[in-house]
Amino acid sequence: MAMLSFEQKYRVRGGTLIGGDLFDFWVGPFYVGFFGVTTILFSVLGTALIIYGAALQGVWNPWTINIAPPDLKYGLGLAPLQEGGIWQVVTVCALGAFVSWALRQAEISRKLGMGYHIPFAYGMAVFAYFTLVVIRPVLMGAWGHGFPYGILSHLDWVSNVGYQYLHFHYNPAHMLAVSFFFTTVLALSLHGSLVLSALNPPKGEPVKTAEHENTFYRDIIGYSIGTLGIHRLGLFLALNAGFWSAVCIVLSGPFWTRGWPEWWSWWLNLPIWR
Ligand code: UQ1
Repeated sequence: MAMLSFEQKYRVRGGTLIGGDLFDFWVGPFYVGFFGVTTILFSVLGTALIIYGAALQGVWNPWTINIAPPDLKYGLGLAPLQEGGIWQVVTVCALGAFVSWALRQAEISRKLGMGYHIPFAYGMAVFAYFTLVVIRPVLMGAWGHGFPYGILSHLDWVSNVGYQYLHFHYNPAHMLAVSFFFTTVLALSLHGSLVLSALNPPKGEPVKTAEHENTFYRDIIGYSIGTLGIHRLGLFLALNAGFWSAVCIVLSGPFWTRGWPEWWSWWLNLPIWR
């Protein structure tokens, strides 16, 4: 991959998170770094274990590969490899790789003197995964409450856990999470289409500027959030989508064991209806 002339200026050694200059270099376009190496090690080991697990079961159809967590009887202990142990090691590898990746993002941000918004945003997705496979299983007393690693099997898990609470859409935190996901999509579609429309005028006309973008929204709804503002709004919406997703599943089981429709009886029982 070609390196642009100005990129050289930003490829400065030093300022690593762990100190020293271990792996403090670039390979082609990529920064390596200590956490680049740990990301690769965890990813390769985790992927190899999934393939090993599939091989032991003789399952090679990518849709039906399933690395399941241990039976509930193993509680929070270690399980034999073929009875959920592989899932446990894969989970450690996944978290090792995800956290390494976040630290690599933080290290690059630090080298460039940027804020830490990127590792923070990515960290919200990692937090949601951590909630599913560690926080909730620990609160419920068994690794068996984690979700299985498989394309179809994880969908079955989501469906089964949803029905366990009768109608998951009545979970108020799930309502918030879904609303944030949809609003994130709305915001990105408004933003993406606005930028493309300003940058792609009819042939022969000059490219339009942020003034045009502001004017479009002032004309149509009397308000423009601005070019910096839309990115703040987008980050806020996306972070909230991930956060409330984690909240809605950690509530289900550890803090609410009945059907979610029933949770709303507080509303039906308000004294104002009497
Ligand atoms: C907006 O106001 C704006 O500022 C000019 C953008 O920046 C390019 C946008 O992308 C969008 C979508 C808007 C409109 C958004 C709101 C919340 C009024």
